[in-house]
Amino acid sequence: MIFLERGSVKMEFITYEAEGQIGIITINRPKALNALNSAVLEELDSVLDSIDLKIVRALILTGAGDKSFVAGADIAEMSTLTKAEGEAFGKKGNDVFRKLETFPIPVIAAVNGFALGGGCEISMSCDIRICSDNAMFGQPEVGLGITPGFGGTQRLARIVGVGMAKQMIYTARNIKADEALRIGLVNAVYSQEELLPAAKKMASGIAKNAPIAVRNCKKAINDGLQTDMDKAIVIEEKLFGGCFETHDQKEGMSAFLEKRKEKNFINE
Ligand code: DAK
Repeated sequence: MIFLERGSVKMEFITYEAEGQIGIITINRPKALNALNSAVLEELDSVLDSIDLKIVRALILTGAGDKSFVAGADIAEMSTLTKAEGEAFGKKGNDVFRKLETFPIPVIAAVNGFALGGGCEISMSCDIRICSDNAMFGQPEVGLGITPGFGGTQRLARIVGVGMAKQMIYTARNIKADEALRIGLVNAVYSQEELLPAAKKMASGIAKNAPIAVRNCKKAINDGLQTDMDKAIVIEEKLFGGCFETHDQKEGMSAFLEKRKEKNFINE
C-alpha cells in the first residue's frame, strides 16, 4: 500500500482519494473489466480499514474506465476452485461486502458500466446506487452453473422486491440503466461525464449534515431491517437518544432557533 498526500492511497488494484470529507474508492483492474479476484477483495478490505473516519463523512465506490464498474467475481480464478476453496472465496467476498454495508458512513456506488454478478452484488452492499446511462446490471450466475455467492439472493430481493429479484436471478437476464431505475435498483441515471460529479455532489450533501446523526440513521435503517417492527422501533429510539448531548445536536438545534444558516458540525 502506498500512502499519498492527504490520506490518499494507491494499491495494485484499488486507489483511494480523499477529497476533504469525501473518500473515493476506485476498483482499478481494467484488463478484466474490474472483476473481483482475491487480491482485489483483500485490497478493498485494507483500504476500508485505512479510512480516517474522523475526517471522511461519505464514501463513493466506482470502477476505473468508462466501460465497467465491476464485471463480477473473477471467473478465471473461480473456475478451478474446490468446494472448500469456493466457500473460502465466498467468505472473503461476503466479509468485505458486509464491511462495506455496515461501514459507519454512507457509501454511494457510482456504477459506471457493467455491474454483473459480484459487481451488482457489491453495488447492493452500498447504501445508494446511481449509474451512468451505459450501465448494465445482472446476476448471470445460474448461466455459469452457480448461485449468486456474494449476497445477491438476499440483497436484490430486499431492494427490488422478491418477484423482480427472482426473475432477474432465474433468467440471468441483464438489465440496462433505465430498467434498473424503473425497478428501484438505482436512484438516478446520469451521462458518463456527469456520474462522478453527481456522486460527489450527493456525498457533499451528506457530509454537510451532522455526522453522528447520519451514521445513526444508517445503523437504524440497516439494523431495523433485520428485525420486526417492535424491535426496530426500539433500535431507532436508542440511536435517536444517542444523538442528544452531542455538540452537533446542540449546534443543529441552536442554528435553527437562532435562524442561522451556517452550522459547524464537528462529529462530536
Ligand atoms: N472474470 C474474469 N475476467 C473477466 C470477467 C470476469 N467476471 N469479465 C470480463 N473479464 C475479462 C475477459 O475475460 C476479457 O479478458 P481477455 O480475454 O481480454 O484476457 C476482458 O475482461 C474483457 O472482456 P470481454 O472481451 O468479454 O469484453 P466484452 O465487452 O466483449 O464483454 C462482458 C463484456 C462484461 C459482457 C463480458 O466480459 C462478460 O460477460 N463477462 C462476465 C460477466 C459475468 O458473468 N459476471 C458474473 C461473474 S459470476 C461465490 C462467490 C461469488 C460469486 C458466486 C459464488 N461463492 C464462492 C459462493 C459471484 C459470481 C460472479 O460474479
